[in-house]
Amino acid sequence: MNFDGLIGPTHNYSGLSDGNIASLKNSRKPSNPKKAALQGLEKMKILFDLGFPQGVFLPHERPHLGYLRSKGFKGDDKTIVSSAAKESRLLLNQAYSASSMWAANAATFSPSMDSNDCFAHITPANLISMNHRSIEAEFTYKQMNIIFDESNFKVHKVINEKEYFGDEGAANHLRISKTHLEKGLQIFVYGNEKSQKNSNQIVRQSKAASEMVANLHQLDKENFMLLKQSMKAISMGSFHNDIVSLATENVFIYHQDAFENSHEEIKKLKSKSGLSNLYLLEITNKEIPLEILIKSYLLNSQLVTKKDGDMVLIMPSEVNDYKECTNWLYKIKDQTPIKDLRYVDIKQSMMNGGGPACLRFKIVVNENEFNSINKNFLLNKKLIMQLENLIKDSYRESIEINDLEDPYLINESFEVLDKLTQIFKTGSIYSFQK
Ligand code: SUG
Repeated sequence: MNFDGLIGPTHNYSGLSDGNIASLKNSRKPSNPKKAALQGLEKMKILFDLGFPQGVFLPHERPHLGYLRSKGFKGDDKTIVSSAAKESRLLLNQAYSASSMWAANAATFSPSMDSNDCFAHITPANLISMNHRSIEAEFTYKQMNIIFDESNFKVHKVINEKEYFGDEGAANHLRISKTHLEKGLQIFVYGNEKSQKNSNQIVRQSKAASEMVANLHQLDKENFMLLKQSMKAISMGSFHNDIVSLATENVFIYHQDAFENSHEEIKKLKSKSGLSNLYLLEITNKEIPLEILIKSYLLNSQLVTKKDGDMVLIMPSEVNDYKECTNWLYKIKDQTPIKDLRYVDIKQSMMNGGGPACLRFKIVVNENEFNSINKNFLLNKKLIMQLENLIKDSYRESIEINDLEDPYLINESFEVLDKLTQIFKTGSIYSFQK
């Protein structure tokens, strides 16, 4: 099942992510938080209507006044925001980012059947390579503990070593297995090693963090492997690996230029997986040039198995603009269990570099584990209606970058969050509620 990050009321385009083409290209354009949140909800509904349980993560508290206070701003809420607006727009923009919507970066998840202690493991990501994202870690840890019961889930502290330990969560983690609930092979994709620290390129996931997460999650050496993302893919805009590869159960799709030393590594992966029925689909440059794959976000899609065994691929509607992609889809429909192709309009998130797969945190749980998940965070018809009404009534239709100075936006955002805590029955969880 998946948990999607509910898109928060301060969604905006501040151009905060170097190396993320869409974020830089759309910097300072007006955003539409209402549309964004409804688009995100619509995507959750597709999975819900297909019969999958669907979870929701609450948006984080923004503006993050604690962050601004830690940078030296003092006074009441409005004074803090107005002085940040005067003295450091960058800090204000970071404090207002709704980036927690991209739940694939919230944490890394390992299912209980892969772990030596038979617990499901969750390690929230430290996201240290981007300031506006690093401030997500604390609330992610808190929220994970509210949702996932300690009887079945171990929620670890974020990796807090700083240098060389950047961790971006499930966006750089894949798992292949015969079926979801059978023991699988976990693949940790990293971008940098110590020696690359001084390169100009922003490389977000470190090998050291991937190794540490695998260790914390009690995985045997035979059940995980480390794979290096290619510098070519990163420098062309694949700032996370989930833009150039994708896996669900026995299907693994990747671009020929996704990994360093691809040929040998994929051979290793195949033999380590032990799967005779593995669909290993390599996209060649001839079929889809890397640049087009990255622009289209074709592989930043959700691949899910329906009850009848067929798979559904839920893609961003942008994929339709590229003939190379639609030709390739036509071909795989013939050769793989992927039979149902769907497109979803999540343009508001896409304009910040977040596709369908970025917006969700995928977990694999057995029935007993599922039953111990906090039910208030699971989508049902009533919750869909409540969320739709709240978004329609209280979210703005436009936020321009200068609107982040607007003192009214602070309370507007906090009021939405306060209502959400009532809907999700969490009690006071945000600091403005204390
Ligand atoms: O971290 N964009 C996010 C997009 C995350 C996509 N996630 C995955 N690939 N799984 C990021 O770069 C842009 C914010 C701004 O510019 O306002 C941003 O943070």
